[in-house]
This record gives sequence, C-alpha cells and structure tokens, in this order.
Amino acid sequence: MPFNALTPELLVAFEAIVGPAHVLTAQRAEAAATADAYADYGRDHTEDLHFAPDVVLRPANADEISQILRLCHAHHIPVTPRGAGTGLSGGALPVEHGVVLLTERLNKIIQIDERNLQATVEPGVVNEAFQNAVKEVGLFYPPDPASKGSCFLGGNLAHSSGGPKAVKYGTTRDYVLNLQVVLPTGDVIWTAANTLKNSTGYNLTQLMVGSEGTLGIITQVVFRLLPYPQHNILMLVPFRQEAQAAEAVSAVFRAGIIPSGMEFMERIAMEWSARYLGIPLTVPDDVRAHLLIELDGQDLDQLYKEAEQVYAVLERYDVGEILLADTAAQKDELWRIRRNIGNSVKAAVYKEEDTVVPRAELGTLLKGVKEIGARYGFQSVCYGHVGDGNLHVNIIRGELSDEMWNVGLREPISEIFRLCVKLGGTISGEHGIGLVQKPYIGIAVGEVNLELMRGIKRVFDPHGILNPGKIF
Ligand code: 2HG
Ligand code: ZN
Repeated sequence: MPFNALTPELLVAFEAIVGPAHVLTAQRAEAAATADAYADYGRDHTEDLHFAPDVVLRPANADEISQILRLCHAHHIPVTPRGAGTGLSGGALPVEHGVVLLTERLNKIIQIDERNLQATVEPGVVNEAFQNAVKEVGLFYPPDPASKGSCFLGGNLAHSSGGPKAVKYGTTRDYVLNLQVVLPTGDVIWTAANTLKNSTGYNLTQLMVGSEGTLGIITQVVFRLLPYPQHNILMLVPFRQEAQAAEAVSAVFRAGIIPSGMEFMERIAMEWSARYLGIPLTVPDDVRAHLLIELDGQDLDQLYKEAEQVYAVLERYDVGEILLADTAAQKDELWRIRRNIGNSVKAAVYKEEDTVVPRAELGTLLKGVKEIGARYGFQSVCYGHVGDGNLHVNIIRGELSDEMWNVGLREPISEIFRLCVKLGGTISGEHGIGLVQKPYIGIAVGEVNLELMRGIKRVFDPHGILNPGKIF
C-alpha cells in the first residue's frame, strides 16, 4: 500500500491536536532560522545517513499521540517515532519521510513506588535521570547503555538496550512489568499488569520490547527495581594476547563469579578513546587488550574475596600489572574511557556491527573478524560487553573507496555475521536491526520466522504506517 503525501488539511488537523507551536516543517524552520535543528530530526547516531521528514510533531501525551496515529492510519501517512535519536541501526530515520513523532514532551517520572520496588515512567525520560532519581531512594535501575546520559527510556525499550551492567543484571526487557502503548490504529492499551509474575495469554509486553517502534508507541512503562548495590570494585587487566583476554572471560564465570561489568577493549580502542577525551594514557608496548572487570554488592569484604578469586583465575594468563581502581575518580575515568570508544570512533567514520555469540566463542569470533579484515583490507576497532558475548566491531572507513564502503563491505560483513551464527550467535546483541542491518537479517533469521514476524506486524499495523522500512 503506497503512502499518501501530506496535505495542508492534515497540517491543520495536526495543529488542532498538538498546537501550532508543536508542528515543525522545513519551511517554518527556514523562517525561524532553525533549519539545522530541523535537519537533525532526519538523522540519528547511525553512520552518516539522513532522510527528510515532511513534518515533525511534538505531542504532549498519549491522547495526542492516539489522535495523530488515528489520523495517519486513516490517511496512510508514515510515522517514525523518535526519542533522543542516539540509535545505532537507523531505527529513528524517517526513510519514507512523512511524520517524525517526538516523545521528548512525555518526560515525567510519574511514580516511584518504594513499597513495591516499582516505578511508572514516560518514554521521554533520559536513562541516567531515571537511574539517579531511583538511586536517591536507595533503589537501582541497572540497564546502563553507553549513551545513558542522553538516550531516552523509550529508545531503550525499542531495542531492549543493554550496557556494561547487563552481564549481571540483564537488559531493559528484564525490568519491564507493564506498558501503556498507542497502537498504529490509535487504540491505547496496557499490555499486562504491575506484577512480577504474569501468565495471562501471550506476552504482549515482551513482544513490544525490542520491536523498534514498529508495533506501537510506548507512552508509559512500569519498571521493576532492585535495592541499590552499595559497593563496587573495578579492575583494569592488561593482556599481552587478545585471544587470552577473550578466554579469561568464561574462566571467570566458571570460577563462580558473576561480575557486574566485564568489558573488553582492544589496544586501539582504549588509545582512541583516551585521545578523544584528552586523557593521558600510556599502554605498555606488549599489551594488546584490556578487560575492565567490575564486582558489586552490599558487602565490601565479600567483594574483596571475590576479587581474589578473579586474580587467581587471571594469573593463569599472560597478564601485566592489574590496576585496582579504588577512588571514585579513578573508577569514573576508566568508565569514561570505555563509554567513549564509540564516540571516538565516530569521528573516523565507521560502520558499527553489534555481534553476539556464546561468551566462550569470543576468541574465535575476534580472530575471525581480524582475519576477514586483513583479507578485505579494512581496519576494525573491537570492544564491548564480552561478559554477554557481545562484541562491537567498528569497521573504519580509512582509505576505503566509495565502492568498497557503500557496496563492497557487504560481503565481509556478511562473512562476520555468518561466523557469528556458526558459533551459535546472531547479528545484533543490543543495537537492533533498524535500517542498516536489514540486508543481513536473513543470515540469522529463517524465512518461516520472518513470515511470522511480518504477520505480527500486519496484525498490529494493518496499513504499515509505523516506522516503515525497518527490520525486514
Ligand atoms: C557501547 O557499548 C555502545 O559502547 C556502542 O553500545 C557505542 O558504537 C557506539 O557508538
Ligand atoms: Zn554496547
């Protein structure tokens, strides 16, 4: 079903719903000298892609979103929901133009229920703002993407975003109890109840989480929370061989330790990030990679005992001087270096591959990525949440030709993904499929499964207006 173009009558109708001040168009942006800000609504943090929206709407609540979707459903107008635009697979790009629907005005923490360790929040709340708000009352919301200082909870729900804490605490989907959702038809539903257990029909909540804004727009979420872990220990472990860093990961778990953070940074990743941040860092010449290992809990003595067990495991490998960060400033600096690798690589123009395999297969994956890179002539910067088996492979543009960058790279990227699947993995651990991973989804998902997914999309969105052009 082809989409219809926007009409002046529809613009008037949108103004009646959200108010003229919250209806943005390119023409109005030109007149108000905000053309650059308007153009930003056509891009996200994925590579250097841009698609121009026909109109940008800023609704205040679920009812306005419902009226907008009802109108767009009736008139076959595409709608792309957008949170903070920090996505890494093109999920917020309006590839069919039409409406970009901003959730930024739905930015309230509605309730923090200390009695039930739950919180009801709107999707436009920034991840870290929510984490800090619940921490003030001694509670903990663990999912902590690298972009936590700017990403919205709505976008975290769209991808079931992870972060370093996922290795012990899981990802966004593990904290969702209930969702208020506006469906593409304009209907508003709650997907479940505010209970830790629920076996009442199909799990619509978990179907919505990770659906990348293609099945509905989340307008409220009820999260479960944990007690805040009072102490943590952080160690930076230098390895003289990357493969051993990967092997040590599963050895730590086999020793019975579940770290709250287990991150891998190959040498170049750490150096680029430190340089990007202006932090003086010297990595000894013989060090090829680091593991950043965090242990957290309520009893500091217990944590030091666990740290000794981790040391005992690491001593079996060719490791250098282990740095135990004991001040908050030292811990913050190490996490800043880890969290800014992606930003430091962005400046070099890159394609981000979010590979994930069973954690003991990481050494084979890493070796395969570097061998494929050598064979096709591209450099990669590898780092990520190796505790989850999730390795971020950033392919650097460097001197690659346009032909190689835009077309030729599909083959080696497909080889990397086929290797992931061969190792029991898949092609995205946390960043989602969106637009840029669409050509590869068939490597990991069979045709029968894809047809089931298309069927679900048709049931939720019969006119196909919501976030068209994504996933498949
Ligand atoms: C991370 O773990 C992010 O650092 C990736 O998931 C960041 O590629 C990026 O920009
Ligand atoms: Zn990540």
